[in-house]
Amino acid sequence: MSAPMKKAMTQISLPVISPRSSSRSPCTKDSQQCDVSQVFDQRICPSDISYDDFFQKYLLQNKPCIISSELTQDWLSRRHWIDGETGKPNLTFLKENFGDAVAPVANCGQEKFSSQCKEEMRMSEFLDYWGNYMSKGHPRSQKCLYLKDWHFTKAFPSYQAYSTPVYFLSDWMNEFWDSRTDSHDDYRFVYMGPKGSWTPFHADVFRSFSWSANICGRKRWIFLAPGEEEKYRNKFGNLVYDINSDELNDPKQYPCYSQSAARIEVIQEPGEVIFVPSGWHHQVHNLEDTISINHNWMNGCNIKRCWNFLEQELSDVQREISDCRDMEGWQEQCQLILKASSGIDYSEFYRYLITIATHRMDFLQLEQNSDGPNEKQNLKLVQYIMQSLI
Ligand SMILES: O=C(O)CCC(=O)C(=O)O
Ligand SMILES: [Fe+2]
Repeated sequence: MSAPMKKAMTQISLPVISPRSSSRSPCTKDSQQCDVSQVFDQRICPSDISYDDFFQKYLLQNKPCIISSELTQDWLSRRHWIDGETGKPNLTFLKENFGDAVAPVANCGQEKFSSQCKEEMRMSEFLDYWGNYMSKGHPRSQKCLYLKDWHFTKAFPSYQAYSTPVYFLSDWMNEFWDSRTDSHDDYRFVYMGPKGSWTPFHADVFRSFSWSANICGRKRWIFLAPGEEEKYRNKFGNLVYDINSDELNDPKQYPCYSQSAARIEVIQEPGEVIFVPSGWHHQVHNLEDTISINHNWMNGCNIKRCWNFLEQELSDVQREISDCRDMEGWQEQCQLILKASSGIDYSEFYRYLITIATHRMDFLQLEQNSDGPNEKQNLKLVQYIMQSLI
């Protein structure tokens, strides 16, 4: 999920914040050290990598990777959602089973606040559009629509379209949002888009991790290591919308772009799963008619990055409205703006941490008081949780 939840936006009036008109000098900020040539030099085969290895090599090091399609071969969605003969999306199955649902749909040709214009659409309507667009050969003259950020698991909880791969199971974000009674949100999504649909340049919500599995179709991913995105800001501090745009070559508009390093690009094939680390900006293009499933998540490996992001966001908000610092309720106002622009404020983040810690304390307490035959298994679980608490 690229942008934070927009709901709060409609409730309060916001000052316009230029994302990074900060005091930091964009051209000199170091990006995360990363040997570009080695990032996607191979596909990881799930049978060759244990959870512990994945934890050490990718989660802790915040390094992207692609896992081969064996990881998704048993998923129901890989059978039901694809036409076995053509490998194309099975629009008939999707319409019959999910046609009445409503999902957000972006217009890939229309920019709105550095994102794409989105509106809610009935699935059956979107699928009819998609079938028609496909059969005409994806004409440039017609709208290119992209169904994205659809909370599929929430909409169809009893349909087991997939199972979350073990590498991504330690997921505090969805654990917290699932446990809430005051919110019906989660960070589990389905994307469906024709050839040519795309997602603009961004980093993920709260600077969380994401994983994304191609059910069918292929995607081109363009990645920048954290910090490198600073070279893609215009003179006002705003990030470029489309990383392939010619306007980047105008030094008057993008003064730091000439200092940018090589991008990291990879093509994700059907069934493969990509891991997107925290704070890595990326842009994604569907090279074919594509369906994907993705989650945003957070755990002990990236919690500090996410917290630091929130701190930075708040300090940007405070600087932006510093002229009314003496006003009563200024701090509260800053938190309101933070919530609207980033999707979360300090008190919600605090509740999040307390909930996760409490779940672990309860679990450990329970372990202490039991000594049944599952002891060994339980100890392994405790070790797993302790590891994810680092
Ligand atoms: O597949 C896409 O279009 C975007 C996915 C994405 O940005 C993500 O998984 O973080
Ligand atoms: Fe993303």
